[in-house]
Amino acid sequence: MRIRVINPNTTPRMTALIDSAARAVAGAGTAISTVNPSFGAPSIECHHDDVWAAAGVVEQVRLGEAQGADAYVIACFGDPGLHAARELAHGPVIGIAEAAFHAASLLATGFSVVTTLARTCVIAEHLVLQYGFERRCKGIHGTDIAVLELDDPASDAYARIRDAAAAALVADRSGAIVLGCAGMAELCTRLQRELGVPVIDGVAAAVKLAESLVTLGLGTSKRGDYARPIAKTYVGIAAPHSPA
Ligand code: 5HY
Repeated sequence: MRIRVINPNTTPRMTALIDSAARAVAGAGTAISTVNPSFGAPSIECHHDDVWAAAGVVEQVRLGEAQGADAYVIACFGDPGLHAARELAHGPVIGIAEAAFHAASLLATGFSVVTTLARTCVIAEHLVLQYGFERRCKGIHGTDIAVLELDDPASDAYARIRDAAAAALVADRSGAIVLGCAGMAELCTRLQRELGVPVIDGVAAAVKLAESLVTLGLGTSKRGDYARPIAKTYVGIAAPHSPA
């Protein structure tokens, strides 16, 4: 099967990081192609970034459908463009936030989210409510580490995320940690070892979920709101994205 992993920001080193996290868990028969949009923001850290990220996701799903992708992973914790992507795709489309929430809820009665900038916490809160995890998500905690600082040794990101996670487990009385950014994927194993609780990286969880659904012969419903977009002619910079 072919899984198209989309990094909705335009930073190549993050696309590479996400690619290695996806390949690390992909099954033998799974071909991973990790891409980022041809336009948009270098990091997604606010609602304005999110809007362009959503358009970039739609661009890449459209290309994926033309190239025969069997499933998609949206590798940004805001799950930007998820519903529009599901309208376009025949196969499953999995957002890393939704995947991580499901995985955490199978492993603990309550989980805490540890994310980047405090201002992005509201985006995670909106997803918790939208997906119906308000009774399982016990808290969402920002670390005020910018997305593109995560792999900068000078940011001391690992220690700050570890300490925020340890404090969240106590404050929220939760039993698992959800990492609130695709850029935290490579910290997951070490954090889990140090914290002694399940730590969920959404990129890995989403790849395994996508594989499972394709293996079960399941794809996105084309009945109701996930039916293909209504054909019409867009204008201006959106014109190339007009649904046929
Ligand atoms: C992400 N931003 O996973 C989100 C994280 C965040 O560019 N990739 C990004 O801070 O919402």
